[in-house]
Amino acid sequence: MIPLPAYRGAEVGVMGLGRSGRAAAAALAAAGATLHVWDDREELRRDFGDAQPLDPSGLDRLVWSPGIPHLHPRPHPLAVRADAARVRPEADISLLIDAMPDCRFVGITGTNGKSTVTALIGHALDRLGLPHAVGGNLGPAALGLPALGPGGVYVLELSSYQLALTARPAFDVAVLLNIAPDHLDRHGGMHGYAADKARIFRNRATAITGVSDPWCRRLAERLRAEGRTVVATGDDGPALPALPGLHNRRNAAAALAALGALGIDRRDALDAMDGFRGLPHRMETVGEVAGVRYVNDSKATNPESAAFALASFEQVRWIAGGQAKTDNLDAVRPWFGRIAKAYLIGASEAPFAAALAGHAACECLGNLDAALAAAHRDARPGEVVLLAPAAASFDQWDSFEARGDAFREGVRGLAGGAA
Ligand code: UMA
Ligand code: ADP
Repeated sequence: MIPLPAYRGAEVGVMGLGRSGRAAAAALAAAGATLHVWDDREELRRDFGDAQPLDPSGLDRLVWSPGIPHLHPRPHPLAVRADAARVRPEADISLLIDAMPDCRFVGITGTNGKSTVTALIGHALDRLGLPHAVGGNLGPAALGLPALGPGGVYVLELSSYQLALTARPAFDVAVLLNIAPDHLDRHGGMHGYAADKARIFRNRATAITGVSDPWCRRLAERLRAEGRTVVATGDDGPALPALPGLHNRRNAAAALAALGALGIDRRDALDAMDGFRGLPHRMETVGEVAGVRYVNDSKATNPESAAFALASFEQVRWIAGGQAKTDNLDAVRPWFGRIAKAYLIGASEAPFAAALAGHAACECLGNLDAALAAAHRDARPGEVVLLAPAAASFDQWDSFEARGDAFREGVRGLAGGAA
């Protein structure tokens, strides 16, 4: 847990008692802060005794959970009261950065690839034996991370929500991977979303950015025009066995640049990145049955990420659908030719079927079990059965992890389907 001695006796609000809020409350309580906590769910408040509705006036700081809207689509009523009281809602990331001035911070953001790049950098630092901790949007919440000594490196995956709520995003190494439409309701549209992502470069440190989309390219140009040092990363990162596909070459290029910005020699960084095994639910091979490979990319929750998954294989039995973020599959269109057949599930069946009509064979199966059974029935040796839904899981599952786990279990259950 992060020590927060500066908050001894301070009046601190914690809004939201999920993973980030609980870690914040624990660290603040240990520091001797006077805590004022709230969560709209009564059962979560119970652990904190007699929690009273949070009054922001008089608070020294207000720690705000990233998932709670503070501006868009409508500010939570407490955010309105905080604004009136001139108290700024802040992500736990702000407190971590302030608390550890002798450490270095690597921030990683982007629409897709954040977790992969964060974990890859963490893996490399591990191999290099450098004191570090990995967390943020991925893994432990910021204030639940271990305290590192001087020179320690915090590697933080940052969501657009967290960046919007970080008052002083003072990253020593800042990585932006890509920008594509996502979470737009929370940012008042695409411009707001891109602006919140760009906050990662507020510090004047080297800006590492992918340039595969117009949003990132424009941002890189603007930063250069401001005299900033920009490292534009491309498609030429090292190929790592566990990370197939062009997108992962980009991810590896970004990780390599970040390690370079930390002062690590290129050769050492490449050696240290080697052996990374990837993360579950991201292009994860979960089995091979009768010459057919089964790949779990449940984390492909938007068309942009699903497109990269499809592009990684020649003949794909594509399981897709769920709670769609867009009705169209425009980002996937260049890869329609790779689809032997699409097996559609969930709430987006109809719009996805309409988008594929005339381009690729497809069948509406309703749920994942039925889709997997049908894909298994049809697949020929050499083909890939790919779960890359291009949609969120929430219409049928609690999380993309639950959806990917169900796929993995389903594959295990297929005849001879030992993973
Ligand atoms: N709540 C209210 N009122 C509301 C809305 C929510 O009181 O109007 C309460 C809920 O009852 C709940 C709490 O707020 O108890 C939830 O807060 P939260 O949604 O911020 O979730 P945490 O559990 O604190 O998890 C957050 C991140 N969640 C989100 O940003 C939605 C986690 O990212 C992160 O791992 C965690 O902090 C630790 O840092 C998850 C995520 O889905 C993985 N991120 C999004 C993404 O990757 O797309 C951005
Ligand atoms: P994030 O944490 O940003 O959601 P992940 O590393 O968890 O990113 O990957 C999410 C999904 O996006 C996976 O389906 C993965 O295959 C795909 N993906 C990973 N890196 C990229 C990238 N650079 N560009 C596009 N898609 C990617």
